[in-house]
Amino acid sequence: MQERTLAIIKPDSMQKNLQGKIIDHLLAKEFKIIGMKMLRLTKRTAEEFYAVHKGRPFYDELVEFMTESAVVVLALQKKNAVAELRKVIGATDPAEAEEGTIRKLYAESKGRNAIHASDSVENAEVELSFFFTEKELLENGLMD
Ligand code: 3AN
Repeated sequence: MQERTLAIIKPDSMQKNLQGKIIDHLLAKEFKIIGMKMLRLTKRTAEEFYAVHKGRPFYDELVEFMTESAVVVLALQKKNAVAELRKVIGATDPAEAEEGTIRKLYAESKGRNAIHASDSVENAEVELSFFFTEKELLENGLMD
């Protein structure tokens, strides 16, 4: 089934000018870009986005990191997009990520790990609506 999911190209990738390579990687894996924005998260927005992690030891560090510089937010569509994107980005810790995954290729550490991806179909819809209105999302990507 066609699904939608959200990816965020994180500040570490942006600081290393990897945004193009990461977008290219996603397109090569046949994700359709149905929405794309570059923005700088405020502390408040980052806290809200990561509210589920509040109270975890890395929360403050995570919020701080996500506000370091701009990010690129991508709305992606593909068959089984949520699981497929998780596969393409690899494990949270780059040391454990499979060869060829985005995190294996580009991430520095568990915290500075290049890219975010929604972890369930339900969360994907919540996270998409965090950054995009329905009107801003294309029906079926740029290619159709
Ligand atoms: P994922 O991003 O793979 O879904 P989660 O949901 O476990 O991973 O964690 C959310 C984010 O919190 C991660 N992307 C990462 O940036 C950060 N994070 C997770 N664990 C740690 C940790 N031990 N130290 C620093 N940051 C962490």
